[in-house]
Amino acid sequence: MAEEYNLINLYGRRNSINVQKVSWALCELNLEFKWHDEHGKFGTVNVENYEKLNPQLIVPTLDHNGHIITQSNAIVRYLYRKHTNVYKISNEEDIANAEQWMEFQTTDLQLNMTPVFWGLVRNPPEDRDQELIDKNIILLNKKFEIFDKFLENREYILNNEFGMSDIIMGVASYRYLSLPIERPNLSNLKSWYEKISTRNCFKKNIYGTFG
Ligand SMILES: N[C@@H](CCC(=O)N[C@@H](CS)C(=O)NCC(=O)O)C(=O)O
Repeated sequence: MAEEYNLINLYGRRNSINVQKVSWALCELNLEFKWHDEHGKFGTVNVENYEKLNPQLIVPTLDHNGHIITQSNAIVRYLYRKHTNVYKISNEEDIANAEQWMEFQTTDLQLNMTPVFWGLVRNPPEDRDQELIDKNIILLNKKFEIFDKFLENREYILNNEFGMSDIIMGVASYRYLSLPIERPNLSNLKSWYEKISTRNCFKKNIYGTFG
């Protein structure tokens, strides 16, 4: 049995928000894995024949005993379905609400996060489109206010226990809270974030990767 689980390969650099979801999940689930191109640079994946694993040439990719999975949220769901009982013990409605936040991150939030993060952090200042950045900061703040409201009277997103949806919204919140922008007062987000960011797997995989 042990042998079945010891062939996990993760491809992608540690400062990619999508790779972070997977490295954090693997850590929480106590799964050992081999990390390829952990310290790689954006825009390249320094792995021979990587296009065979991921024809889009994007990260992350997970190889579990030769089974290849791409798309960060699908990988995290796979790991939680295989290695926890969360899908068995939760009712469908609660799981749907947890997955709702995972979709929210990857579609709605990223839409506004990308121009702000690239505009303020990754692109050189001379390429800055301040109007585009400002417009997206407003939308990003509004979306985090919606999440903040959801967190009212909740310890975590699903079943009052830390889990996969906290990881997905956690990596997004780390990036959002690290941005040099003005934010509204988000007290529920703040107390939830204090809990998730003191976890060892956050400190090991997420903390210090902004940039
Ligand atoms: N929908 C994909 C998006 C993956 C994605 O866009 N990854 C970025 C990094 S966060 C990427 O690979 N960009 C090209 C690169 O870094 O080489 C997922 O969730 O896995």
